[in-house]
Amino acid sequence: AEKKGRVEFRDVTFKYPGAEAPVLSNISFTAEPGKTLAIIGSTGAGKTTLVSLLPRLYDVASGDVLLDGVPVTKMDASEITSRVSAVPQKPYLFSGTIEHNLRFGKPEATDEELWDALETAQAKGFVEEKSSGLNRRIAQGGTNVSGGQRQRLSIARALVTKPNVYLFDDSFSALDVATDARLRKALKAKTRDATVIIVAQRVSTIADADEILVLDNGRIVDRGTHDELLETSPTYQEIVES
Ligand code: DCP
Ligand code: MG
Repeated sequence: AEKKGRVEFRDVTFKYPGAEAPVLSNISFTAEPGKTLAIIGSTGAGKTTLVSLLPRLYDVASGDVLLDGVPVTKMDASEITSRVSAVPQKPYLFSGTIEHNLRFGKPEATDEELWDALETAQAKGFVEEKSSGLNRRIAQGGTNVSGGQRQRLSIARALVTKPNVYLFDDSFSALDVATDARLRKALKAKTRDATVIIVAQRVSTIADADEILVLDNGRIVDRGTHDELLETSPTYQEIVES
């Protein structure tokens, strides 16, 4: 069967409500199942805005966002949430146990699925280190765990739902380089059939992506693989050197 989760942006322009100028202009790209698409660019470039258009946190001003050829504006919210898992830049954990937090998108998940997701997200050791395990209490907003732990639990939560499309918005930035690399390797093995879209700050996080979009001031200024961009993109070179 055809793999699901093809994401296509067609000439997308977006303005925040009440704003004069668009924050995204003429964005076109395709992200395919089994592939990783990365988005990099300076702060304020529009990366978070771009990835928020697929789960319809906002709707485009013009152009189309399509999932397997269907505009997301024509899809049920529940269909989008069952097929797209987004790990937000500031992941939110709610008051309750780790288990509650992990089952959020898939209440029927088995314990085995939860542990499997934790292992991939490099969070298994952290959950095992207390005897309460999955029943450990998380404070509202996840204030009793570190930023990196919040990110990893939030990644595990996304994995539990087994979506067609993963959106990781700067999800690896609070991790040390070695954990980042281990996590992405495990992730790659677990998300082989899915479409993975990664927003990143660090070039090392995305150097192995199938395609990288360089976003600047709401526009895709360059695109290609890491090696291609090193040759062709001054903006990318600047990020590499920063
Ligand atoms: N913006 C806005 N209203 C919002 C969110 C953002 O007007 N609710 C503006 C601020 C920026 C632009 O949109 O000028 C793009 O913001 P993004 O959050 O999309 O930018 P990035 O995700 O690229 O920035 P960062 O790397 O800091 O996360
Ligand atoms: Mg952002």
